[in-house]
Amino acid sequence: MSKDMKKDLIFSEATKQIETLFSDITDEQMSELTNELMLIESSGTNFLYNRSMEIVNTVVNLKELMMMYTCAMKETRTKLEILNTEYKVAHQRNPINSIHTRLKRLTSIIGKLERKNIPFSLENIENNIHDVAGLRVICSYVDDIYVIADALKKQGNIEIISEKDYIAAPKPNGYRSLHLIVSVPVYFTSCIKNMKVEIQIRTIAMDFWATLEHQMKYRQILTDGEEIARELKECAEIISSTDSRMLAVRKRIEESAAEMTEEDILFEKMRKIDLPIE
Ligand code: 0O2
Repeated sequence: MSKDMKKDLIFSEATKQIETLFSDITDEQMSELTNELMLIESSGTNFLYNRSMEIVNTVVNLKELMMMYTCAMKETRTKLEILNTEYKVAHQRNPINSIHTRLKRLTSIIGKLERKNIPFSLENIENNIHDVAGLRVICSYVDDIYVIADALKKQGNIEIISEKDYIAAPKPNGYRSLHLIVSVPVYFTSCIKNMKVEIQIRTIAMDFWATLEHQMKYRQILTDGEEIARELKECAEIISSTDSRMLAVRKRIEESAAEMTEEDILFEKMRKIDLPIE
C-alpha cells in the first residue's frame, strides 16, 4: 500500500473515530470541535496528518483501557455472584436481587475530568476517574448491603480504596446507597493489572428512588424543580422507614422459626440437598 493511501486511511479512521466516540456530543461541544478542526486545517496538511495519527493512537489505547475496565467489571461481578450463591445455599435466600454493570461513556469521562480541571489523558483517567467501571448491586434488605460489603472487604485480593456510607449519612437530597471504590487484580496474558471499580450497593427501594431522582437531574428545565425535590426528599424518608420495617418483619419471621427442634433443623438441612445451585 502506498504511503499516500496509508495517510488517507489514517485520516479517515481518525474522522470516523471522532464521529463514533462523540455520537452523543452536545451542540456546544460540536462547535468547539469544529473551531479546533478549522485551526488545524489552516496550519497545513502535515499537521492534520500528525493529529490524525495521534487521534488513532489514543483511540486504540483508549479501547484497550476500556477492555481492561470491562474485564475488571466481569471479575468483580463473579466475586459478587459467588457470594450470592454461597449465601443462598447456607440461608436459603439471596442477599443480592440483581447486579447491573456499566462502562462510563467517554463524554461523561471527559465532563468529569473537566469539572475536576484535569486535562484529558489515559493516565489521568486511570488516576482520577474511579467510576469508569461501575457495578450496582441491588439487595432486598438493608442488612444484606453490609453482609455483601463486609464479605468483599475480607477478600485478600481486593483492596478497598474508599468507602462512602450514604445510608448511615444520607445526602441532603435523600440519596441513600453504600459506595465502595475497590481495586481488583485482573489477569491478562502478559500482565496482571489492578483496576479500579466503583460498587454501589443499595436496596430495591433505594434504587427505585435514585433512578427517578437521576432522571430529574438530567431534565434541566423543570418549572417546579424545588417542589419535586421536596417531594422526592419526603419519598426518600418514607422509603427508608419502609426498608427498616421490612427488615424488622423479616427478622421476626426468622426469630419465630428459631424455636425448631433438632429434627426440624435436620429436615431444613435436608431440603437444601435438592436446591438447584445457580
Ligand atoms: P453517573 O451518571 O451515575 O455516572 P467521585 O467519583 O468520588 O469523584 P462523587 O460524585 O463525589 O465523585 O462520588 P459519589 O458521591 O460517590 O457519587 C458517585 C455516583 O453515585 C454518581 O456518579 C451517581 O451514580 C451516584 N450518586 C451520587 N449522588 C447521587 C444522588 O444524589 N442521586 C443519584 N441519583 N445518584 C447519585 P456520577 O458520575 O455523578 O453519575
